[in-house]
Amino acid sequence: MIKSEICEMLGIKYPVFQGGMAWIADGKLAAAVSNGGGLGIIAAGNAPGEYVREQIKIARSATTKPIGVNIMLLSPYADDIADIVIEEKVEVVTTGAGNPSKYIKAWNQAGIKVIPVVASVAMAKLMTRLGASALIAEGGESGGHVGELTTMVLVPQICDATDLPVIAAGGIADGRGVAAAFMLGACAVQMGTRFLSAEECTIHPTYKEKILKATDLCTMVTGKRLGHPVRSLRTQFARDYSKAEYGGMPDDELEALATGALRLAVKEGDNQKGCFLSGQIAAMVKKEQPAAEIIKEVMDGAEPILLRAQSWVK
Ligand code: TUI
Repeated sequence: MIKSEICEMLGIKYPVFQGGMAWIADGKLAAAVSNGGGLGIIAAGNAPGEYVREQIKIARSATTKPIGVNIMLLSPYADDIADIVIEEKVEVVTTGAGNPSKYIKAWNQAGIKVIPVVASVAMAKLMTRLGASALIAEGGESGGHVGELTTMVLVPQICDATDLPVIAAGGIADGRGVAAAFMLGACAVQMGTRFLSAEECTIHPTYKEKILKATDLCTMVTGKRLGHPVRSLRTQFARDYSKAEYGGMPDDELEALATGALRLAVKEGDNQKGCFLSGQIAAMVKKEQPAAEIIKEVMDGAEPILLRAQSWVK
């Protein structure tokens, strides 16, 4: 059994977080992950506060274990949701795509563990100083909004920059990834793409099928020109967007092209206009299975690798 300080801090069995995937990580998926011994996280994405409150209630009705909410800081509703997580006494808040400084004090006063995603050393130092409980170091292998650095490069640098526990994310989907993350200094992992294949993940069947059929070179990054690079499956939409982006389409038209594309992928499985966010690791996601089984399989897979590590040292 692999245990680390994050298990004690949060009262969870396995050091595994489920990524806060916008439009995807709802109360049902979060509860399944928490019941499986990990930390289930509800994604606020761009949804209004009342949606998030409803998902928290759904999760609470399905689990007594701790849950988290991920606040996407580019959302127009971020301020509302920052209050709602306090009202609903959520155990953990993770943040993404920005700087959560202005909220940290209030969350800490409410007893919430604050765990921001950081994509740079400077942000890691700032979050440490402002009272975060742990940090998620998410490399650019991940799906969705991506930073510049890879997991391999980012995790050890974040570990050097803070005394807080570090959760590694980006490009992790099996025991080898977990073992590697621990070797880099992390004490937990966050997985998003691997949980897309969870039975309790209610994305459109076309989305799931695309993940299960994905191969090594199946993702690409678009959106760099507008300042928010996003990794997704190399679909018609991604190709069209990329062509428009480098073909000189005006910014407002480019924004309009992307509007609603996440929803179209998740809810409609729209092959032409949907944006199917995915990490590079999709090729290693092979079958649909319950979230609890995913967590156990991944963590059981890491054990023999970590045990064998000392055989390298003569
Ligand atoms: O946030 C994510 N992944 C996401 S968010 C998302 S929805 C979206 N909607 C519109 C535009 C872009 C995305 C889909 N996937 N991951 C966490 C993450 N956070 N990755 C990188 C960062 C990050 C980047 C900059 C965290 C902090 C940061 O600080 C910048 C600053 O303000 O100094």
